[in-house]
Amino acid sequence: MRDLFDRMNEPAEVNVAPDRGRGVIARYRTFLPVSESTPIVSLGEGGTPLIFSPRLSAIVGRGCEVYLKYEGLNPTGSFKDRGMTVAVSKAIERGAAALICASTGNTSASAAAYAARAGIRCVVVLPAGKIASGKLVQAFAYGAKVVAIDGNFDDALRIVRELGQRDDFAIVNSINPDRIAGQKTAAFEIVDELGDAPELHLLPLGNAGNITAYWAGYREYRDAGKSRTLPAMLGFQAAGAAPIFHGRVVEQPETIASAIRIGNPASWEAAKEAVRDSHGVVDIVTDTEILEAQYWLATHEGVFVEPASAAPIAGLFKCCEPARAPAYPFTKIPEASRIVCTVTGHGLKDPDVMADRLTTLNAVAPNEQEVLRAIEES
Ligand code: AN7
Repeated sequence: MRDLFDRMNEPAEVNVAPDRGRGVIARYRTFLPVSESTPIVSLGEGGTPLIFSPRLSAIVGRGCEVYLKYEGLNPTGSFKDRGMTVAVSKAIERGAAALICASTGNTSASAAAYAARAGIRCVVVLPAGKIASGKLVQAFAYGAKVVAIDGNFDDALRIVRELGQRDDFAIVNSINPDRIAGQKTAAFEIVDELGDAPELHLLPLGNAGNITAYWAGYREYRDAGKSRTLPAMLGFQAAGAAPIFHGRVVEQPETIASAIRIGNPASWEAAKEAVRDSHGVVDIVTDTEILEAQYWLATHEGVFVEPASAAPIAGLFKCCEPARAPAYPFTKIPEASRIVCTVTGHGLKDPDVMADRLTTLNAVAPNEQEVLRAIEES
């Protein structure tokens, strides 16, 4: 007993950056638009694992290393929390009484949580019937006012822009530059961990805020002398919601990956710049490829992500077959490349895509023989 007590009182061995776990503002303060007078609203976001993927590395071959930046492990289960801590802290500093956002689900979950944390109201405007159930549950759980519209995300964002003209609401969509600033921190973390930028960075493209944020983060970190190189940015849209790929607004975007069901992205121009300046590419993946990649990643690497987050994995598979991907700036992935795929949201956000597996689960008689028979059947 005495022994245990002594050990409990020994100073803990600190082998991680002391600011870890206190959120991205504490860790990267000097790179963010905050001052001494900014009240920090944080849920300990960021510091997500960069998981080495041995099987993806083997598939890519040529001495390449593939890593997954698992953003599903943020406090509300997506990368949005990195931007939300900055956007909400700044909104509070400016005296906002309420937050408002349009969302395909993750922004609203994050906004609702950080509003609750800050003690202010939150209104979320969502396309009716198009939000994954886990995300909708979150908006209600954190006490947001949920307004469903008979329209899509692009309609919702248009309405939120209009409402944001009033003084009452602070918009926390990624058209708010504080959101982009916060999301840059994911690029900082990757460089801090790898010692330099990766050669390739793959991620899903929806409203295109995240690719804009990563590219800004990589450049800023290089300019600060924290890295020497910049990655090529590869963004993946769903085939049925691919305005940037096609170069025109998609009026009725459709995809199983509801997070990126967006036909008129707000950061369209910035995304094009990021891709052009980084010598990257925008490409598309089909819903079938997305779902196959999602299932493959969960069953082969133990990383369960939502459908939108599987788009870059489907994209990486495509990169390995240059014949299927004529648009790429390289015919083969350069040897010994370090490749990072951001997997943006947790798989539990969207249980509906696995619904058929749940309903086809038939009960067997409660005895050893029947259970053994069921095991052999599968
Ligand atoms: C899991 O929540 O737009 O290209 O309203 O939830 O920065 O928009 C979500 C987007 C990728 C696309 N992966 O990122 C919203 C919303 C997931 C997402 C994206 C989203 P951006």
